Amino acid sequence: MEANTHFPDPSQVREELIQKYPTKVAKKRAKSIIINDPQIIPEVQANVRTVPGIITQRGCSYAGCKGVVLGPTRDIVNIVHGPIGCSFYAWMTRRNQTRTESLMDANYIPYCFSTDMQEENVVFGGEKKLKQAIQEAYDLFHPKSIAIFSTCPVGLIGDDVHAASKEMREKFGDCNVFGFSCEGYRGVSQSAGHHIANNGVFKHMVGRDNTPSEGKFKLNLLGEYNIGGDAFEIERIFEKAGLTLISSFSGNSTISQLENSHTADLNVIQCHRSINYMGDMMETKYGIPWMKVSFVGAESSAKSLRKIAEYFGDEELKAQVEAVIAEEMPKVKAIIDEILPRTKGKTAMLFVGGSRAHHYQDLFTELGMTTVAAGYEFAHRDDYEGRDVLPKIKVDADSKNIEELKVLPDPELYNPRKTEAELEALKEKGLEINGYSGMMQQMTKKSLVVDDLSHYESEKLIEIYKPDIFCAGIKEKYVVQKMGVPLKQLHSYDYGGPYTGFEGAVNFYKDIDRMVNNPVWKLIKAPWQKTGATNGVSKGLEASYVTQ
Ligand code: CFM
Repeated sequence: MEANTHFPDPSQVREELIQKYPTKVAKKRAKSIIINDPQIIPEVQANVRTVPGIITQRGCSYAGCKGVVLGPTRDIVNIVHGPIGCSFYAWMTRRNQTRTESLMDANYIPYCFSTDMQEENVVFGGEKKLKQAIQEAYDLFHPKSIAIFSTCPVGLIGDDVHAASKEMREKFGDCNVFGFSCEGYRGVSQSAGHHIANNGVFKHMVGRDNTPSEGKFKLNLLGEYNIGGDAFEIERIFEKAGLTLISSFSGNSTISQLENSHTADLNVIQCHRSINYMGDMMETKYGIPWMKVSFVGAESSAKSLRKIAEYFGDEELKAQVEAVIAEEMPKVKAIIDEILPRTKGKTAMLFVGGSRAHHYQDLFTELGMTTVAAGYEFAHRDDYEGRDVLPKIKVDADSKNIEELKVLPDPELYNPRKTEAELEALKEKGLEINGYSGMMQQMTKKSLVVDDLSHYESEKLIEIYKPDIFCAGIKEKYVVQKMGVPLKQLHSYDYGGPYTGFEGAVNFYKDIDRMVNNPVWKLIKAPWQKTGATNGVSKGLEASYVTQ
C-alpha cells in the first residue's frame, strides 16, 4: 500500500499523545502506540492490563462471556449469579437480534434473569439462592438449557456454580444446566470472557447431537452475533448461494443448532478475536477446518463467498456464487457511484472492540476514504499482526488464569474433511485456512495503530488529525461530537444496520454519506470553545453542579 504522506508525522503524534503522562506510564503506553508498516509489521503491545487511572473503553470478563458469546442464543435461560446491576445494565443493550420460526418458539433474550445477590448472600454464601433461582426458571419455562454466569462477588466468596449446576442438571434430567467462572476480574478485559465462553460451549453443547445434518455444502458461521440484523443478511446470501448454515456462533442461534454444529464441513470465522478458540478446538476434535472470512464490505462479501466455494471445490456451487455476486453487485455499484464523489478523500478513525476496527476499513475503502488511525480495545497481538506471531506471544499471569482445554481427536467423530495435501493446495490459492493475517497488513504505511486507546488520547488524536468521522461506541460518542466530529457507533450501529453483505454495505454507504457531508458539525461550538474562554475555561459556561 502507498505511504500516506499528507497526514501529520506519526512519530510526533505519538510523542504528543504520551508527553503528559508520568514517565513510567508514558513508557508503557508508547508500546501500544505504533506507526504501521504493512511490509515489516511492527510489534504492538496488546492484551495487557490498563494502567489504573486511565479512562479505558474496555469491559469485563462477564460481559465477554454472557453478553457477547452466549447472550445471542435465544433458547438458553441465562441466569446471572450476582448483584442485580450486573444483569440489569447488561439487559438488551447489545442489539443482538433473533428471529424465532414461530411465535411458540422459546426466546428468552427479552428476559433479565438474576439471583439478585444481597449482603446476606455475600456473607453466608449464595449457592442456596442460586439453586432456588435455577429451580424457579425450570418450573416457569422448562427450557432445554440453563446457563449460570458468575459475577465478581461469586468468585470472591467462593460459590461453586459448577457444583450447583451439576446438582440441578442431574435432578432435572431433561435440562442442560452448566456454569461459567467468568467473574468480571478474571482477565484484563472482556477478551478473557470470550475464551471462558468458548470453553463452556465446547464442553457442554457442541457434539451432543450426532443426527446427520442435511445439505450439500454445510458450514457454521463463527463470531457473528447478529448486531442490527447482520446475521440475517448473511443468512440471506448463504441461502441464495446454496450453502447450508448448520449453526451460527451465536447470532440468531438455538442450542439445538450448537449441539449439532460438529456435523458441518467448514467453520467460517467472522470475528477472530471472540471465537478463534472454537475454530481450533473443533478442528482438533472433529477435523473441521476453519477459514477467516469477512462479510463486512461488498467486495469482502464477494471474496468470502468465492473462498467458500473454492473450499468446497464444486463447480455448480462456484457458478451459483458467481450468479449471486452478479445479481447483487450492480445494486451496490449504483449507490457507490452516486455517493463516492462526496466521500472520496475523506478520513476515518476506528477504535472498536477486537475485530470491527479491521473489517470496517473495507467499507471505508469502498467509499474512497482513508483510515488514518485504528485500534482495538481488547484484541491480542495476532489480531493486529497476524497469527504468525502466536508462538512469539508471551503468556503472562493474566492469560494463564484462563483455562486452556486439552482437546484430542474424538475417537469416533474425528473425520478430517480435507487431507493435508488438499488444505495446502487451498492455501496456495490464497485461502486463509486456519489462519488470519490481522489488521496491520491492510493499513497504509505510517498510519497509526493504538491499542486500548484512552479517552485522553482520543481527544488528542482528533485535535491533531481532525478526521471526517470517528468510529467507536456510546462512551466516546458525545465527547467526540462536541468536538465537531461525527461519531459512528460501530458496536450498536446507532440503532441502524445491518451493515454486512451487499444490502448492509448500501446501508453503511448511505449512513456515512449523511454523516460526513452534514454541514452541522462545522457549526458546533462546545461551551469551552465559546468566546471569552481562557485556558479552556469558558466564562459563559453554565455549570450543572450546585454551588453554595
Ligand atoms: Fe467480535 Fe463483536 Fe468485535 Fe467482540 Fe464487542 Fe460487538 Fe465489538 Mo462491541 S464479538 S470483538 S466483544 S465483533 S460487543 S459484536 S461491537 S466490542 S468489535
